[in-house]
Amino acid sequence: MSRATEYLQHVYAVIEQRDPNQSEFLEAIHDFFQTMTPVFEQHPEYIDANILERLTEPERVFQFRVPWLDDAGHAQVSRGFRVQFNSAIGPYKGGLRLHPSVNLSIVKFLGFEQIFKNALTGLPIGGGKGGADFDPKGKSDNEIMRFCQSFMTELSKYIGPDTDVPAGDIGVGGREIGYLYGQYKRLRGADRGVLTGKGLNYGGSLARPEATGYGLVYYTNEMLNANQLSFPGQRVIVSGAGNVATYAIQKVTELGGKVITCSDSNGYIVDEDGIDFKIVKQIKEVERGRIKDYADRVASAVYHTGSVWDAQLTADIALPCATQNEINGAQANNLIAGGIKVVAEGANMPSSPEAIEAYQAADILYGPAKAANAGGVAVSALEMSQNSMRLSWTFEEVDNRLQQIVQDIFAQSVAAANEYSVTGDYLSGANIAGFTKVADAMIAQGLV
Ligand code: NDP
Ligand code: 2IT
Repeated sequence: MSRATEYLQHVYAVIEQRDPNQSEFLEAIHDFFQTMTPVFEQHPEYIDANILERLTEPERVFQFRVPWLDDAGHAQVSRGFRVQFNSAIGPYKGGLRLHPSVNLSIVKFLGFEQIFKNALTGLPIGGGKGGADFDPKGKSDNEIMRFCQSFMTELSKYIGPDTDVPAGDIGVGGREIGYLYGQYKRLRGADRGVLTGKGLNYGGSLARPEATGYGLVYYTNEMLNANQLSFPGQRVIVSGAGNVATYAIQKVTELGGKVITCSDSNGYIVDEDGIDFKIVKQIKEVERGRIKDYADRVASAVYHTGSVWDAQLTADIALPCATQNEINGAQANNLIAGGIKVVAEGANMPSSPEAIEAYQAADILYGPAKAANAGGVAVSALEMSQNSMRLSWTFEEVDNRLQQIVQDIFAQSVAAANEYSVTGDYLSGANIAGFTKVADAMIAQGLV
């Protein structure tokens, strides 16, 4: 066994022994380590620095009680988290997730991925993530507000525009960021740079709501073009119906592709005429309804319960935009049987390890989350820049910068894959390009 392989196995065993029950975190580490052998073979100095044990241990983890009153006047208690994973290249940056499944394993997997994603953007941001096991579904605006105020009462002690800058993720959009910012301001004073994804009338950036979905489609377009393909005429399966999915659907349609599905955790819509993103946006963002409602409004649409990944559809491109491990190995094989040639991840870690193996065995063009969905956090960093300058750029200016950043991420991934003789492997390319930036910054800063 080579020294590199031995080192990777040793560090994995250390992490597994420390946190045997953190399955999502271990999965993210496993996926990442699988691509690292060539780097450690060529650069034993990273082994000498024991860089992987350092990188996989968060700099700091907060877990806290979040008490809040429901509309019936009952005291409820949620569990809040913030993981400040790595500050080698800038303040901790990453979203907050509100979903009943949130636990330390999920927040750590997301924080770990965020480190390398943020490094790939080329902007000065470190990696962090947070959230709570609060379930926003079915809650009134007042309940959401009271929860956010209580959550921020504790979180405000740990964040700041130059230390840690949260944003949205599942269950956290413009409404929640507004309540969180309002409470931060009451406790610590106005400082717009402390959160991103803010409303346009109090320091938000144009194109931030669109950025993750648009960035995903720009990234997919880069993959297509590099392989003599393009969007016009392609049939696209999208999962999810939230922030990322909605704007991915809009941009695919604009570029000439046809999105035939969207979904939520109960079921999915198939619309052979092409999903209309405006109706999805109205249902999910304005009415806060269920995706089933889409079929009541659109004659060509059919609603099915269950997972869209179990539908036997014929399509060319899959864009998972819901959640982690939404595609298992059997479902990946379904996609391949249905003619899928490209998978690009809007969600974080939507493909299980078995699904990734299936893509690789079938030579699918595979765009991993940390590269494909980096557009969101990139525009968050542009929001921070605009807040510091006290200026706002136009939609077009932000969108142009986003396109440039995404093109650059793709180019870096391709270059890293070529350098380490894994040409065409965009997963390895993204991991290696992100890793070397962070590892080199850490080593330059001494034993951190
Ligand atoms: P939203 O809360 O806006 O939407 C989430 C969507 O995914 C909803 O349709 C939701 O359905 C569905 N979903 C969530 N959990 C599950 C589940 N367990 N099973 C099936 N469907 C599920 O979140 P976002 O669109 O912001 O986030 C989607 C993904 O994109 C996440 O993985 C997130 O980490 C990632 N991401 C988000 C970024 C952002 O800027 N917002 C940036 C980069 C990545 P339901 O309503 O039924 O729960
Ligand atoms: O996963 C992600 O990159 C996000 N949820 C966005 C983070 C951010 O700080 O904009």
